[in-house]
Amino acid sequence: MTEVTVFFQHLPENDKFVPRSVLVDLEPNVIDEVKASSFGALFHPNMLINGKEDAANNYARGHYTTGKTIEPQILEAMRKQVEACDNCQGFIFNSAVGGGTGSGLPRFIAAKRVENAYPKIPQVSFSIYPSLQLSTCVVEPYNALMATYNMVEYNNITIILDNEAGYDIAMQHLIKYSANPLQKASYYNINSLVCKAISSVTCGLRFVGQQQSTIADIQTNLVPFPRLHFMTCSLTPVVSERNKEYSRWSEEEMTLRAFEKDYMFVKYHDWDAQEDQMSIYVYTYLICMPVVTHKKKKQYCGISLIYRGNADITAVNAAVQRAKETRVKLVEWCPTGFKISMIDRNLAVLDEDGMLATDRSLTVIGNNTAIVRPLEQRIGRKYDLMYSQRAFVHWYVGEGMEEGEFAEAREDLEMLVKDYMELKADPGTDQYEITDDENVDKSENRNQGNNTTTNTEVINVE
Ligand SMILES: Nc1nc2c(ncn2[C@@H]2O[C@H](COP(=O)(O)OP(=O)(O)OP(=O)(O)O)[C@@H](O)[C@H]2O)c(=O)[nH]1
Ligand SMILES: [Mg+2]
Repeated sequence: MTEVTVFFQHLPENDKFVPRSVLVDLEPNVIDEVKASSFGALFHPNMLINGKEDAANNYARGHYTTGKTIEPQILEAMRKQVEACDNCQGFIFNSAVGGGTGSGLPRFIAAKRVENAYPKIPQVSFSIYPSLQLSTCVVEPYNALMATYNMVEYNNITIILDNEAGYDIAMQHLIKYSANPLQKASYYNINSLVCKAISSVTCGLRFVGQQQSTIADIQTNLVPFPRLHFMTCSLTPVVSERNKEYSRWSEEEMTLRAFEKDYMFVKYHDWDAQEDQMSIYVYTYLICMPVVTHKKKKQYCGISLIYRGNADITAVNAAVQRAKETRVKLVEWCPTGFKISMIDRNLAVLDEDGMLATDRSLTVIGNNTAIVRPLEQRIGRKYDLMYSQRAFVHWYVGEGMEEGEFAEAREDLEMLVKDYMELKADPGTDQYEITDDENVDKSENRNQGNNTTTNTEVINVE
């Protein structure tokens, strides 16, 4: 049985199902492509919105100037979608944060949502973070920093899908075994992997299973404090179609591999052999943030495991137990941080994905304290290099953004790093000391509270 009406609205007049989604871009090409594609007829024409020109890779254009030209249309479309729901469970935002539209536009939509209309409806973002291999513009660190600042404030859950990690997963597990192992992974390869992860995160809403999870469940289990909602996601198995000998992955293999960096959609660059050797297990490096603690395993403050297909509950429980013993260290104050969901319906795999359709699959979403390292290294530090010279800043100021916003966003990222580091400190120890100022900030942040609902429909804004 499927809950088709979660993501689709039934139109009784022509007995048609239309997606509860609003597709937006500032320039017409992308939306025109959707209209011309084989899926074009699926969408309600009023839910495909575009402007006349793009944001020219500039967050400030997406947020302050060009983006505003289509604001009324977007808000009207969202209002209609919400009104068409009996019980709106949440908003899902899909965007890439390296460009001007994807970084700037969601921010003012989210701000409007919170200020005005739907403050209690949670917002989940699947955010594509930029990579060097697939970089399309110089100012990606500025755009990604501003988008992250926005997401700390407005999102309830942010699932980071990093193009660099997606590229490596595709190269390592799919392209390497393909007919042409020398080719480079394309956006198609990355997108097909990312779609599978997104599909698994939302499958608890769409299919009935032994143990389902809704957006509210995920939020309750994974987000201990409102600001600390940046998730690392992984998918197993990812096996090439031409590599069939590995086609039957046991529940244990799937589970243990999902905690390896090779299957994560966030690229952790600073895997350090020396520190790994200090660790009990090779996989334990991720928690070894040097300033904070001497502990050897990574530290999670919440993990959600979504098994799909014919996974067996007894084998799953044994596999999770093994992962607890060997791969995962939860923060001290969160001893039971595993949420398990099991859905009978497996992932859909297309021929062109080059991926083997296996009997079962696993998607792990983890709130791992290590997430701040790639954010700091790949966005914070690159931002520092450019901003120290005030390079490209005039393009942003020229579009109505105050220069001070950059500094605020950078400070906020530093606060996020400290907040995450503080999670790792043992209660009652002085392993990580915070100043009085930080104390005030944190108690304020934590008092903002989490809005959870137990409703049913979901709106996609892409
Ligand atoms: N995974 C993935 N990333 C993409 C894809 N297209 C673009 N990107 C990434 O998204 C970022 C740029 O986003 P774009 O979508 O080109 O930019 P935009 O949001 O439309 O913004 P403007 O073009 O400035 O208006 C870069 O980091 C790209 O690497 C895609 O199909 N898949
Ligand atoms: Mg664009």
